Amino acid sequence: MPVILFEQQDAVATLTLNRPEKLNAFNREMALQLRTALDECAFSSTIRSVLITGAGKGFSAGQDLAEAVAPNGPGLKNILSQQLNPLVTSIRRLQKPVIVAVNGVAAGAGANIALCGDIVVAAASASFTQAFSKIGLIPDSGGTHVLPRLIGWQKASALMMLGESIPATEAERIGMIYKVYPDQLLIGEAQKIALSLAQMPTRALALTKRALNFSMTNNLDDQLQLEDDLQAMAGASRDFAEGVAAFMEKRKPLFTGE
Ligand code: LHQ
Repeated sequence: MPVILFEQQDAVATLTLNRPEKLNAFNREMALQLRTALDECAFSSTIRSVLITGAGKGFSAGQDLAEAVAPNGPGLKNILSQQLNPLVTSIRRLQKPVIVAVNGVAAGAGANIALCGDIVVAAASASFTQAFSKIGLIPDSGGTHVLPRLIGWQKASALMMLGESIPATEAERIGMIYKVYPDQLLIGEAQKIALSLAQMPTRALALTKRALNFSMTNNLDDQLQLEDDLQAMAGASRDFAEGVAAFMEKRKPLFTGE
């Protein structure tokens, strides 16, 4: 079985992490296959949104620790530079919305890769753990960048140092994720979100994502300038013309992502 399942339905691609017996821990093969799948989503003209989830009872238990310490394994530095970091940049740079449906435990790099999604939803039984401190590592996969911005410095610092597991409901309450659904509804609700995004003006959504990426580091003046530039691009899109025309004509718009 492939370690990443790739399915396309309508304009939505679903990528499923598929090492359920290891709680979808990332080994080299799974990281490289996920990156290839994300590249395929980027280049496809028929895919307009991407859903990432996990097979079995977990979302991902982070880096495969057996591989991390294997004498002939890739080694810690290569794991980050070749396997995990490129996933973070692929998700954040993908010019299409990425929805992450966290179906169970998300630990270590598994949690931080999930949190790179544009919209992160979770099953009520899911949990999030910055597991790194428990094994003498620092949080990686963008966690030290993203988590304090999501939930504030103090809570991020405590979660990273204590390595405590928090339930999905608490993650939603503190703004780490968007929404929690009952377990049996998660995938259906995530698919609805992905489908509705795929039918929206996806060019503008991609530009929104770009603006949000820069908002992490820009000052207000630079961000206002960026909004000017990106809005000019959105304003030149076919979808903007269609959106306004449909509004004027009191009909439903038909967006194509152009
Ligand atoms: C695993 C893993 C796992 C391998 C469960 N690896 N097999 C970056 C750079 C370089 C090096 C290292 O890491 C990183 C980034 C990171 O992600 S560091 C953080 C790595 N992750 C962890 O430390 C979490 C380790 N896992 C756990 O603490 C538990 O498995 C959790 C709390 C996630 C779930 O516990 P349970 O529900 O009780 O499941 P389990 O422990 O029984 O796991 C099921 C199986 O999955 C089991 O295999 P086995 O053959 O014994 O049935 C585990 O060994 C395997 N597994 N996580 N990360």
